[in-house]
Amino acid sequence: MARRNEETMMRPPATTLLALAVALAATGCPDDDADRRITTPRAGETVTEIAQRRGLTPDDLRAAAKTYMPTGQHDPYVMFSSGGHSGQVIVIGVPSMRILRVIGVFTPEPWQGWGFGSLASEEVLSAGDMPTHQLRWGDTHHPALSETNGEYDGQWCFVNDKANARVAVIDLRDFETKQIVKNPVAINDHGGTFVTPDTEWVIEGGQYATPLGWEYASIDDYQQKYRGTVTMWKFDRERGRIDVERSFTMELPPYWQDLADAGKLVSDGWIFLNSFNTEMATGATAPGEPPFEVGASQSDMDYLHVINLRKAVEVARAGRTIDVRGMKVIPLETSIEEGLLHFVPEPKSPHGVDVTPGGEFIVVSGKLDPHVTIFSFQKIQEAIARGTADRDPFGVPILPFDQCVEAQVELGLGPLHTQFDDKGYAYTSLFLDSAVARWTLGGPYQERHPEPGWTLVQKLPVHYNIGHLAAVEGDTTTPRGGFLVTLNKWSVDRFVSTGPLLPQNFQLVDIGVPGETMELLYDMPMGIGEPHYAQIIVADKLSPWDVYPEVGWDPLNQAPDPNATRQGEERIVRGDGRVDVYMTVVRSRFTPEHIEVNQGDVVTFHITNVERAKDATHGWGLGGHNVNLSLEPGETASCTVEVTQPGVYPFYCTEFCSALHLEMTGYLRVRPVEELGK
Ligand code: RUQ
Ligand code: CUA
Repeated sequence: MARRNEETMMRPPATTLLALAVALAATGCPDDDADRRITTPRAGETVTEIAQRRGLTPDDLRAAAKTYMPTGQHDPYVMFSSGGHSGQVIVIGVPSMRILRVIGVFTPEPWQGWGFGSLASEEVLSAGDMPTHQLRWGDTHHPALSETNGEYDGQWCFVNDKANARVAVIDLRDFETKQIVKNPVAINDHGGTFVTPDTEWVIEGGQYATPLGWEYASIDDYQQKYRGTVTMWKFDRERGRIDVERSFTMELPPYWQDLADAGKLVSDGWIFLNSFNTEMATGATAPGEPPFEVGASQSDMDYLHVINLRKAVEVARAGRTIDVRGMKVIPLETSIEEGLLHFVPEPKSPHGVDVTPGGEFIVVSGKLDPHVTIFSFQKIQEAIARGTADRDPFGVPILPFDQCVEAQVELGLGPLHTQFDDKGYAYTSLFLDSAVARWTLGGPYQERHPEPGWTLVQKLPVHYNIGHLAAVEGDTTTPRGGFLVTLNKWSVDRFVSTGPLLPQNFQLVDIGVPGETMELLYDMPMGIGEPHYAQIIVADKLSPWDVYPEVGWDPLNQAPDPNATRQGEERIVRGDGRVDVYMTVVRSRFTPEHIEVNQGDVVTFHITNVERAKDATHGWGLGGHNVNLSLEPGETASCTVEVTQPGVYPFYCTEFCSALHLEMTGYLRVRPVEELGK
C-alpha cells in the first residue's frame, strides 16, 4: 500500500504540515547513529514516522517541502554562478540547488572538448592569451546576464577573469563560450562584468593599479606612473561579439577601483565605480613598513567614481583618446576637462556598489564601516551642477558627501553587497557578522512595505563569512523576490570533511514573506573553485536550442560549417604531408573507422554528428594525443593532430550513447617513416 501513500505524503498541503509540526514538536531525535536512522526504514512509513526516525524538525520538513523538486520537474529559476579560480561558470537550478551545467570558459574542460583539441575552442582560448604566455586558467568573478530595458533577456552571459583582466562572452543558445578578450591596458581587473540596461556596454573596472599597457615602472613612481582603469567593451548583439574597435578605456587615478554598477532608468547612462586604497599605499617596500592591509585602510573615506558614460562615449568617438596597445584610452586630464568623472566620498574601504531597481539610489558598503550608505542620483546631479572647488591630487572634482547622501543604515560588521526584491527590501551581506541583513528602502519604495524606510528589519545568520548574495533577478529593474542565495566563503563544519580544503557553502534563503521572516532553507556545498557573484534568472526567459539548427553546424560562428560532412560523403583527402578526414558520427559508429597516415603527417579531423535526437551527444577521444571532442546533435567539430609517434591509436566515443556505445570506436594507425615506400 504504502508506496503511493508515501509519495503523496512527500508533498503535503500546508495544513498537513501544520499538523505534522505539532506532532513532531513533541518527539525528540532518536539517539541511534545517523547511518542506522537512514538505512533502517520500515515498510509503509508515513512522513511523520520518517521524520521521527531521522530526527527531522518541523522546520526541516518545511524547508524540504520548499526546496524539493519532484523527479522530472524543472526548477523555476536558474542561477549563473562564477566558478572563481576554476575559471568556469556554473549553472544551478533554484530552489533545488542542483548543478545543471559547468560552462567551460577560461579553463580547458575535457567533457565539453573545451581546449582539448577542438580548433574552435583553441581559437577562443588563444584570443585571450598574452603574447608571451598561454593563459589557461581564470578567476571568474562577476557573471552578467544580458539585459533589455534593464531586465534579463536570457540571451548572453558575460564574465570577467580577475587574474588576467579578460572578459568572456557566452551564448545562451548553446551555453558555450564564443569570445574571450584580453584587456590590452590592464593586467588584472575586478569591477566587471556589469552591463548597461540594453547591453550596449559591458563594464570592466580594474583593480590593482599598474602602469598602463603592461609596462614596467618602479614602485617609487607609483603616483606618477601607476594608473587605475575602467574599460567599456562595446557589445555587438548582431554579431554576438565584443567589438574591440569600438571599445574604450578611461584612465583613472592609481586608486584600487573595485565593484561597479551601471545606472538604470533615471540614472541610465551613468556608471558607478567604487575604490579603495585612495591612500595610494605601496605596501611593505622595505622590512618594517606597513603592509597593504594597514596602509590601504587609513582614510575614513574613499571615492565613489561617478562616470558620465554617455558623454564618455562621445569623447571617445570624437577621437580624444590615446592609443595603448590598440585600445583607445581617454586620458585622465581629458575626463576632468570634459566633466566625465566626479568623486563622492564614501566610507570606508568600500566594496559593493549596487543601484536600486528604479535607478534612484546607489547603495555603497564600506567593509570597515557598519553602515550602508545610500546616495541619491538626483542629489549627485544637483551637486555636479552646483560645482565644487574640492579636488583630489589628480584634479578630479570631489562632490561634498553631505550634498549627495540620502541615508545611512547601520547593519552590522563587514557589509559587502546588496540585492533587492519586489517588496522594497534590500539585502546586504555582512561578512564579519556572517549574516544577511534585510532592510527597507525609502523614497518611492516606501509604499511597498509596512516598516519605515531606511531601517534594519532582520538579520539572518549564515554559515559562514558571506561574500556576495543573489536574489531572483535581484539587480534588475524588476526584481522578483522569492529566493536569495548566499555565497559563503567558509563552510567549516557544515559538511562531511574532505581534508584541509573545504568547499564553499551556498545557502538558499526564503525571502518570500515580508517582515522578520527570512528563513534559511538549504546548504549546498560548492566544491568547484571559489565562486564570487551569481545572478538568478526566471527559467522561462531562457530558450536554448534542443539540437543545433542544421546538421553540420559550426557553434563558434553559429552558422553552417563548410567542413560539414553528409552521410555517404565521408572521405580521407591526402595532400602533401597533410591529411583531412571528413567523418560522420551516428549511433553507434564512426565513418570511416580506419585511418592510416604516415609519421609526421598533420591530420585534421572534421567530424559531424548527424543525429537530430535531443541529447544524442557523442564524444571523440583519441588516445595519446590529448584530444577529446564533444559532438552535440548537429555539430561539426574539427581538430588537428601532428602524428609524430608511430603506433596504433584507438579513438572511441566518450559519451555512453547507446547499447553498442563500446563498439563505437576506430583506429588511427601511424606508419613509421622506415616503412614508407615499402
Ligand atoms: S567580490 S565578496 Cu565581487 Cu570579487 Cu565581493
Ligand atoms: Cu557515441 Cu558512445
